[in-house]
Amino acid sequence: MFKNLIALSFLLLSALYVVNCERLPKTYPSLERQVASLQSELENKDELIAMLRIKTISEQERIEELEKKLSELRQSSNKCQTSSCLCKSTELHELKLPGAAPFQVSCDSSLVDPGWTVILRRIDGKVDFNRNWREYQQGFGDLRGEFFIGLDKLNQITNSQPHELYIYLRNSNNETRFARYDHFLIADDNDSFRIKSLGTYSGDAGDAMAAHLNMQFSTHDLDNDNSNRNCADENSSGWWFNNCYQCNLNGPYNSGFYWYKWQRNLLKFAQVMIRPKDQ
Ligand SMILES: [Ca+2]
Repeated sequence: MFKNLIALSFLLLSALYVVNCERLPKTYPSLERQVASLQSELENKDELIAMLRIKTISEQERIEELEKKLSELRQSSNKCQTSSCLCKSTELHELKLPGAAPFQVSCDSSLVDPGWTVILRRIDGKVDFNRNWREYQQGFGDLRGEFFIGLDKLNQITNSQPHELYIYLRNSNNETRFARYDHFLIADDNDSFRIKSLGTYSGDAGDAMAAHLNMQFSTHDLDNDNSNRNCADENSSGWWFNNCYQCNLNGPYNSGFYWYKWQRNLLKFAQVMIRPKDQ
C-alpha cells in the first residue's frame, strides 16, 4: 500500500512536471528533492521489510527448537515417573512397563547414587527365603524390609531396556563391599529365568556372580542346577545355583548368607538393585 502511494505520488509529480515544467521552473528543484526523499524512504522501508522477514524466520526456528526441547522433557519426565526409579528419591513407587500390569517397587537413592530399583534386601532374617518355585516367581516379603521382587518382574524389567546391577554387602564388622555389573538380563519362565547376561564386573567384593552366569533359577521343587544333588533343597533357598554357589544372597540369614569372593563369614546385610543404563 505504502509503495503504491509512493509510486502514485511519483507519477503525479512527474505528470505535473511535464505539464508545468515551463510554467513552474522555480519549483522544479523543490519537487526533485521531494521525489529523491520519497525514493530514499521507500528504499529504507524495503530494507526494514527484509530485516523483519529474516527476524521472523529466526523466531520460527527458535520456536521449533523450544518445541523439540519440550517434547524431549515430556518424554524424559514420563520415563522418570513410570518405567523405573529414576528421579525417585526413596520409598515406594508404582512401576509401569509397556504391556505389563503396574506394580509397586522399592526405590533407593541413598546407598550409592540415585534411581535404583531394589530387587532383593536382607536385613535381619525376619522373612523366610526358603520358598518354592511359584513364590520365587511371584516375589515375597515386605518392600520396606526384607523381600525378593520376583522372577517374573525381574524378567519384565530387565527386558524392557538395558539395566545395570549393583550389589551392596555389609558384614558383622560393619565393613561394606560392592559388586557392580553393567548389563543384567534375566530370561523368562520358559528358560527358568536364566541369567543371560551380567556384563562387565567392577567393585571390591569380588566377582562371585560369574559362577552363576548362564545358570537357570532353582528351588527345592524345581532343580535346574549343575549338581547331582538338589542345591536349593540342601541350601534352603532359591538361587541361580551352579554346583552349588559362590554367593547365595537368598540363603538362610544365620547359616547360609554368603559372598565367598569377599569372605567365608556370614553377611549381615545385602541390597541388590538395578537401574536403566545410560543410553
Ligand atoms: Ca541337581
